[in-house]
Amino acid sequence: MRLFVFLIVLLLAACGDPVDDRVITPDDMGDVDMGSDDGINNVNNTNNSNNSNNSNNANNTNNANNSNNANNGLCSPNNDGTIERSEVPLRAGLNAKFKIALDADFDTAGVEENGETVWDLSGDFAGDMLELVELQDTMGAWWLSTFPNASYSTKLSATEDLRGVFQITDDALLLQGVVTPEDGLGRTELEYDPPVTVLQFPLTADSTWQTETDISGVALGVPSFYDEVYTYTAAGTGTLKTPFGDFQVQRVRVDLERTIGILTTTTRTYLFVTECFGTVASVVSEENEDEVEFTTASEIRRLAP
Ligand SMILES: [Ca+2]
Repeated sequence: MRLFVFLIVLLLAACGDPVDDRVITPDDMGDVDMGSDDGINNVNNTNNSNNSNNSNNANNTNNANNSNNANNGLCSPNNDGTIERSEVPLRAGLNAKFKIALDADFDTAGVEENGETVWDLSGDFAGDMLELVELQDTMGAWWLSTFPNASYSTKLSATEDLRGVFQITDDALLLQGVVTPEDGLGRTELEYDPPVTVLQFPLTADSTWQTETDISGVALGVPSFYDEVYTYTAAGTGTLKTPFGDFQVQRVRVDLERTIGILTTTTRTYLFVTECFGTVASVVSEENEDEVEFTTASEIRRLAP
């Protein structure tokens, strides 16, 4: 029984802003426009008045400790090995494009180049799809009474319509549930108790966290109850190449164990997380993958222009 594909561990990069359509180029790693109306990042906003129009901050060596840039709507990557909550744009309205391939060969171990690990997802895979991923406002959503604290919802998979319902907190991103876009007899409305901590901040080279959750509700109209255990482990740093550009990333491995009745299925996912762009790629294993580093992916997704 496969309720839906295993992509709920994906968080998305959100580098576009539908308000002003500003385009960001990671190659020069300039400031990322996170939106001047962003209430999430408006804490500790004290010392950034000189940054508001400075698009060259990335090349300014004095910015190493300037974590306040996000507060005025701009994010400057400082590549200090720690990804702070304020360095990841998360709010309804953001969107990004991803190239997505299914059933593709890729060695998650990457290659060693000049003493660092390089993962190259810049090329084409057979059957690549280009998908716009959006963090949608919860306003008017039919499921809002079930998830009153939700911050946004977003489509979970290229192959199904299901949406993940997420909550943004001061130090984490939580998956609260999974729903269909429309209400009705054939709806899906699954609640996670407790919500899954999908990203925990600050994210460092030693980060590890786990969520054991009971899931209940209806899946395509059928009452459903099952358990999932998500184990997140920091899994190295390096350079990730995408069609959009190259990123300095922290990799996170997600081991998902799903138990329905007496049947347990495991899936492994690698997330590639970077300052200012969030999760810029993910590689999902096939079911019950034995190897920690695997070579056949059920889905590969990476940021694309
Ligand atoms: Ca940082």
